[in-house]
Amino acid sequence: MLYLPIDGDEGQFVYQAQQVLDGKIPLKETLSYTPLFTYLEALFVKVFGYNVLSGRILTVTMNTLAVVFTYAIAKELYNKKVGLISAFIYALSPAALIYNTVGNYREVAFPLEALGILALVLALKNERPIYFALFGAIIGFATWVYRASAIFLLTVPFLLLYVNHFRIRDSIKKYAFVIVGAMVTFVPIFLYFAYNSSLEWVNLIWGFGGGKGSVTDYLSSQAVTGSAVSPVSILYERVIFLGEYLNFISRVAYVVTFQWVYVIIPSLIFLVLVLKGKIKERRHLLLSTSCLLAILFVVVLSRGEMLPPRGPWGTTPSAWIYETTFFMSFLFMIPIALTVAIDSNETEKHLRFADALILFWITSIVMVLLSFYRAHVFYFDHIASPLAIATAIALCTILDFQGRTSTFIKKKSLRRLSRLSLDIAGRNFLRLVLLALLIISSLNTAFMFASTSVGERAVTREMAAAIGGYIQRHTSVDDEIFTGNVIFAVYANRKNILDISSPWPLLHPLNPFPYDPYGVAASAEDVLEELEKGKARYVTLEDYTVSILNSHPILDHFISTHYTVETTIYDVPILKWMGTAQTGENLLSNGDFKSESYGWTLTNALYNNVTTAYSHSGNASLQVTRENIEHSVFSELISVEANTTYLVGGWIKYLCGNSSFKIAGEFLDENKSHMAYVADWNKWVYAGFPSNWTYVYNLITTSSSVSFVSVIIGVEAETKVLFDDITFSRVINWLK
Ligand SMILES: [Ca+2]
Repeated sequence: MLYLPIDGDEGQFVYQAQQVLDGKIPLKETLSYTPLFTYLEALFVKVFGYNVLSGRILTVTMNTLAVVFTYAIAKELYNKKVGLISAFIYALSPAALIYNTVGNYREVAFPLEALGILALVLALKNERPIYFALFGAIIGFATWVYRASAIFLLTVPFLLLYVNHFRIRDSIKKYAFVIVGAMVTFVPIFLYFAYNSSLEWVNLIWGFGGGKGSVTDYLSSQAVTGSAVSPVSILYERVIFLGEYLNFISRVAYVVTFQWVYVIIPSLIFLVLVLKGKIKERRHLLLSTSCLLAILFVVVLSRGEMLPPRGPWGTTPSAWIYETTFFMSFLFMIPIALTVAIDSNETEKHLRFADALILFWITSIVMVLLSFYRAHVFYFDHIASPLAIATAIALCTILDFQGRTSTFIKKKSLRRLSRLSLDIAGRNFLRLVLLALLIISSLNTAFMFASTSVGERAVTREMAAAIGGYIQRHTSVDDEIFTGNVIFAVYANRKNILDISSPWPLLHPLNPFPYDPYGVAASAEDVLEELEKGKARYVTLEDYTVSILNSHPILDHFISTHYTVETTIYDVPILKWMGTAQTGENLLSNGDFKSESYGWTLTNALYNNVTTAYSHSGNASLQVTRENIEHSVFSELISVEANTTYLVGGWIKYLCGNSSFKIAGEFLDENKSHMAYVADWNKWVYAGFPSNWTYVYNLITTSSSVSFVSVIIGVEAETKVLFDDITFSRVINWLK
């Protein structure tokens, strides 16, 4: 917990907790769509400090409680033995270990859901109305921690109908208690936020109009459906979406099987055990065959051979020792599963209520998962508890069956394979295999975390502390920074620009919150305005910020012309605010093309020429057409000083086309040999392709061995651009 890397969203939640401590209200001035989680996190930040650990203490505490809840549920439903095994499997499972160490709202909502399920179990066992109400109350509360928890309020009527043998009146009565309980917690909280904020704003941020899983989900759905215009393109979008969806399903299957494979096999056996009572004797062959096929399917998926290569997505690659042990255990598990499936003495048509409840729990979570545009691996922790219980039941059933049939085997002589496997397995062997798998898998998880960059948990605590600490030492309390990952703002103890807690979704090309009554959903233009005031003293150029700048060329250009790289920490350039550059004399002899092409090398007259048809000043300008570096225009060599910042710029005008242009530089050493191209291709022009004369510039800082610079002018494919009044001059002062 202390040393594990930081998840991409983890900083956001700690940052929002501090905003609440500063007096901001969630669902109003804080873009938290998980308001009660934010309050809980604020409590932990208040007690344990403004850092990532406080959020983790919250989730680890909640997930430790989840172990107790899992035990209690399994014990109430089945017996103490199942309870203990379930709790054990849950506590050691890699998925639970990975995700409960992330300070994330989902890891707080899930233990609350488990507590709700416990109340439901007690309600159904004891027929006590107060427990039905308690179930509703807990879920109503959990819904404000994470809205997906509401699924249980929607699915529970089906469970009530089933366990009450479809007696409608009785089921409605019980559901009424659930709803009353839910209202007791849900309504006051809703009224509080609706009163403090506005209904529309609450609905947009928290409600299901704002995306099912998160803002990312919402953006993904917009990206899929937003751009289609013609029937053909709509069809095309749908096909892409279907492809994405299948990809998403396969990724879910992949991640699930990767980390849950030893739990899923016994869980499948559980399903078979539960369902076999409904299947007639002569269908045993079909049943056992499909069981085998399902197992093989899972094996193939878990190997990932059928699937295209994909990133770890927040999960860890498994070690060879884990896989080896796992596949060895198959040699025993498959025949045992078949044997259990074949031995069908049950004829009951109706599921036991305990089995039905586990199926209800698993199905509800699967329904939530399926409703998302993108699968978040975080949700596998939600399904950990019911899967662990299903596994424990299956194991106990297999062991009981084995004990029960030791004489049965002698009498009736089952298949040789079954007998052999049961003999080899021995009574405790299966338990030992499971224990070994759990321990290996847990150790594997821990070690892989320490050594592998895992999906979105790419920022280590050392990195956050080093970058945050550097910024803190070089700024004062009131200074702001601009970062795409606010964990650096947390560690620097500085506000992010405009107090933005979730920069990446907010500064996505599709603005998720066009309606913004409280001025908290800043746009790229708002950020630019703030940057122009010089409010952000530092910019961290880590992945999230780079992604934002790639989406917003105006921000990218502003930052590249007003900030310089002061230092690089853990490969992250730390940019310092410099202000607006003031320059000395123009070092180019013929920047305005007054003396035609003097001082320039026009590499191909067909594409580059000095024209008198247009000009920004004087009577001529440079016209550059087409593409390729060979066709670029080079200036004379300019003698420069090392480690010095120069400004290269000029006026441009697009005549046709919409490809990029450049006014860049080539670094050369003292022997006039090429070193590097700098300020190459100006991305920001994609925002405009101005047909009026427009001034553009870039800053170039020479390294220690640079002696000469050549200014390069060029355009990309099928584009014609005019250039005039080109300058290359030393920056002599910064105007802040
Ligand atoms: Ca001119």
